[in-house]
Amino acid sequence: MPATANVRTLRFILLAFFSIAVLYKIFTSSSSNYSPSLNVPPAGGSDIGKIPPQLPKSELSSGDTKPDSEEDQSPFSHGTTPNAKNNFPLTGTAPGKRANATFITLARNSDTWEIAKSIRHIEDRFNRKYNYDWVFLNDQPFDEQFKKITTRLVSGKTKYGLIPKEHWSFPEWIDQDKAAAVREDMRQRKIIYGDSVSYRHMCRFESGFFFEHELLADYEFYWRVEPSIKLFCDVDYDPFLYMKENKKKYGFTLSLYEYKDTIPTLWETTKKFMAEYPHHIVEGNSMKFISDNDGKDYNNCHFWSNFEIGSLNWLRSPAYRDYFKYLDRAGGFFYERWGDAPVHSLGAALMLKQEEIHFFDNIAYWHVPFTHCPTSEEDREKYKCSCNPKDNFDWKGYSCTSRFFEMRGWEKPKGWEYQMN
Ligand SMILES: Nc1nc2c(ncn2[C@@H]2O[C@H](COP(=O)(O)OP(=O)(O)OP(=O)(O)O)[C@@H](O)[C@H]2O)c(=O)[nH]1
Ligand SMILES: *[C@@H]1O[C@H](CO)[C@@H](O)[C@H](O)[C@H]1NC(C)=O
Ligand SMILES: [Mg+2]
Repeated sequence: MPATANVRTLRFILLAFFSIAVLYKIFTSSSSNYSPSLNVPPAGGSDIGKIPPQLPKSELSSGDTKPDSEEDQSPFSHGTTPNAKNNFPLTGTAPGKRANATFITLARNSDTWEIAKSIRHIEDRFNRKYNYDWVFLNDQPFDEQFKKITTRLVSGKTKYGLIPKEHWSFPEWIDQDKAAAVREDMRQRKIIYGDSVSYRHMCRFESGFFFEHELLADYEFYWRVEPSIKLFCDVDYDPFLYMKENKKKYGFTLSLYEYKDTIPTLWETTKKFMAEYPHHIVEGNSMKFISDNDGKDYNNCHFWSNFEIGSLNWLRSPAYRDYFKYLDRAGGFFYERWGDAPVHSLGAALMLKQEEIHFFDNIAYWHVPFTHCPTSEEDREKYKCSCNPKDNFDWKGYSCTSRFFEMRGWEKPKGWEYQMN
């Protein structure tokens, strides 16, 4: 009958409506109040709630603990592997004492974004745990943007200095016409930076003046950083303290042969200096590294100075100062194109003992176009390196590092043959 059918339909609709209401009630209340059995993420919607912000160390390192529901939801349990054995050391601030040291960068305002990249590398791999200061020097005043961006990125104090005019100009004894003729000649011979005046001021400043700047008077050690460099491994110890505690005065990562046309008379001038100042030349020096015939000729080997960790007090010593003054008088920064790398290197090789020069093998470093990547697989694992070992320059033909090893009587690290070319 139509009447009975209508009643049945109405009853069905009411029942269905009631059931939906009850189900709705159960769901909405369970997700906000008693979720454990249902495993519904907490309100807020984001996935962040599923990932424990810090997995306790004990859980990371004990491979055989049964995963509880929390680990079940961590991203590690779904097809990726937890790095269970290693704890990641570069978190928080390293305890213990610090050395009397700073980073040092010479830069122009136009270098802002390239030095920003370098700072991130240094901070991420080392300094965020050690918070060393950073001194920036420039022959022009730094602008607000340079200061803002670099201060933002450095975890230590930042200091900005203007280079005094005498440290960035021609000394009065330089013959301007002669210097200009040299630049024109080098331009025609296409010698890199051969016609540049500012590059020469830069090389002279880095050779003899940066360590005299008043902002560096407060420090004993420096780490030089240029724009656009990269670090590829964690530096999970303090290289400054290492220098101090092991009585090191100069540290390098890369060495190579200098372009002879930029330094035709540097060695002759250095030999005259040695004859006039024999007391500055130390016993147990590194003559073997820079000469193959006991000092007659320079083999052009030098440490690449865009990376340096060194002692400011050594550079400020009478020996090194006398050496720089002698070279500066000779005029080769302007009559040739002497670089600060061979100047520092000859100084270090002759005025330091072999043991005072340190090869920072575990600091993996890149400045266009060369890479230093540790040869040792153990080190590359230990320091979480991202460099391709085949790119390591140390054992290739144009590197001087094997000469350094030979001089010290060291065996080359396992696997070096695979990186020769
Ligand atoms: N303030 C200032 N800094 C300079 C000047 N020229 C170079 N520099 C800095 O001096 C350092 C060396 O200069 P670079 O241009 O990197 O020279 P380079 O490393 O021989 O050559 P690149 O392969 O171009 O890097 C860098 O830290 C530069 O930022 C300059 O005219 N003024
Ligand atoms: C750091 O070294 C400089 C240079 O040797 C020195 O003048 C200064 O007193 C030292 N500072 C500290 C805190 O030792
Ligand atoms: Mg550079």
